[in-house]
Amino acid sequence: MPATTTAATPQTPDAAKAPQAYDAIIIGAGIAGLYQLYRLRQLGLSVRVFEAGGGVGGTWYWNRYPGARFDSESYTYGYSFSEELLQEWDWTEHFSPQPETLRYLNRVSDKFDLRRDITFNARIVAATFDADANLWEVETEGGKRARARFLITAIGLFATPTMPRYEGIASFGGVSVHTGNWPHEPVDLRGKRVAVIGTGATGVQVIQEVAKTAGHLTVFQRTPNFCAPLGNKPIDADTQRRIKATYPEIFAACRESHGAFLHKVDPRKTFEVTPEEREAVFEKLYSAPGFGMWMANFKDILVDPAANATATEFMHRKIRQRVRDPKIAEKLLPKNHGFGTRRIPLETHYYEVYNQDNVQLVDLNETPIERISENGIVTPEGETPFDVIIYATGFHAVLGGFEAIDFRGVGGRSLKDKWVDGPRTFLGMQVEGFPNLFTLVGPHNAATFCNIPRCIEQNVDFVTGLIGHMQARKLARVSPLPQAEKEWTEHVHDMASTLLYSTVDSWLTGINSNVPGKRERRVLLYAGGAPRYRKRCDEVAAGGYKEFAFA
Ligand code: NA7
Repeated sequence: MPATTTAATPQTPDAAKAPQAYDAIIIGAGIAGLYQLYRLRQLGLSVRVFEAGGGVGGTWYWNRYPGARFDSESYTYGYSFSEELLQEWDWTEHFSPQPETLRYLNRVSDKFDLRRDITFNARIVAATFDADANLWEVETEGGKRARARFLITAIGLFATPTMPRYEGIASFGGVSVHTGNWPHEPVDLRGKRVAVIGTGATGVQVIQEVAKTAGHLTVFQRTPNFCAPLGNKPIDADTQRRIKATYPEIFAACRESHGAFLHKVDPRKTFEVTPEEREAVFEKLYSAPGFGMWMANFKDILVDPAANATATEFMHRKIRQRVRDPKIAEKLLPKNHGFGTRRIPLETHYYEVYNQDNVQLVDLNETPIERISENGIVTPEGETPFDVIIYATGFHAVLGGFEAIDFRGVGGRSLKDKWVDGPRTFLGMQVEGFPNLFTLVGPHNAATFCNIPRCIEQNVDFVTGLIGHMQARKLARVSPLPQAEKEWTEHVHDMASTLLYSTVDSWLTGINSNVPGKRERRVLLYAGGAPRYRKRCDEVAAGGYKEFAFA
């Protein structure tokens, strides 16, 4: 089927230099970009995906550090759009390790022949809207340009790893690596003196793996987090059959839950039950697999400080029970935030790592890093030599990927300027003044706080529906009405203010000490839940997209 929105194909003798034209350009070939490509092809559009990496997978392409794996149940994480794919693919573990996930995304790309529309090793650095032609022009780092009617960002939440700003990082003579940019060749850790800086969800995963083989591991911790057991195990043949037979029920259950997981919040309030009952609930959640302790807890745990304190106290007790040395246990207790107000890392034997003779914990609040030297790390206690330094220091989350691209909308206005006081969007998917730009998993979108592929499919289906609506009516331009953007932004702020996480520093609130100026909390995520978000998007579509201006 021919595209109705085809941008002009360059015809001049200069054609070799003129930008290539497409109906749609997608930035990123991760979970969102791949599915968006698949769906836009169904509309008959010519599509080009530009991907900074050398292969598909996005977050799962870059984060190939030892121990990287899902915290989502594998069978809730795969795409749901193809029954054939669901039945063909065997997840081998309840929480899939990164190599398997990357294999899966490669299989999807092969099965649906997606690679032929993807340009790899092409990092987009600029995107400019031509308001006369209603076209976006993008430019890669290498200066290659392309134009399209629609521009769709599928850059995920974690496109920009951030390094600490310690003096001397480049002078280190050993191996220095960020988890979010892990080399393709194996990094030899066996018997080595290894430092890990950072104890977020990534640090917790990598520390457990490194501790198995390193000669000596030193963990540099600035803020301890509340870590809960993952409960991973292989998927046996019976379970595999049951999963494949019940995918519709699995996805239906995800659709009903706040975070699009199988975990459903307990409808009771914390103090409606006796202390004994509460303890039993906590114990059950703690020993169950996955995010239950965080997401299936009493409904006021993440809202009411007194309720939250009960879970905090329970988690502190667990840490004290699992770590033999009380002094080390004390350092591992999060004290500056309550349970669940930051992202909960999931683990298998994280706390027991600190019972090993070859592992040392350095509390950066007592013993700060002064600089990195050629040999290792210098603190007030002197220089500690290392062979490998692993930076598990996180990302300029949510906004970093957007700030790395110079988006220019109508009148040359930059997106960075528009969002200088925080994001303003409609549904976290479109921005007034930036027509025809769609932000999958963008700020203020429920996908930012979600079992991500579940929300990605919803995002992509919405965008595809809107583009299909325009195709059918030969419309060339769409942008949200200012009022719609204002109301959505206010709603997102209202939702965030109901949850305790919004009062705590973390990437969820836009805090990253490694990015200059990121010291003020921002509302980045949509905390109203996936069902409420989906309902709003469905209403907008069913109502004929009245919240948008078309041309
Ligand atoms: P996070 O959750 O942002 O964690 C980064 C960690 O690195 C965290 O412990 C930070 O301490 C620490 N950090 C960051 N910068 C420094 C410096 N300069 N010095 C010492 N320590 C530092 O990132 P992750 O990669 O673990 O997880 C990101 C998401 O990926 C995760 O939530 C999942 O959804 C998947 P801080 O807490 O800032 O004191």
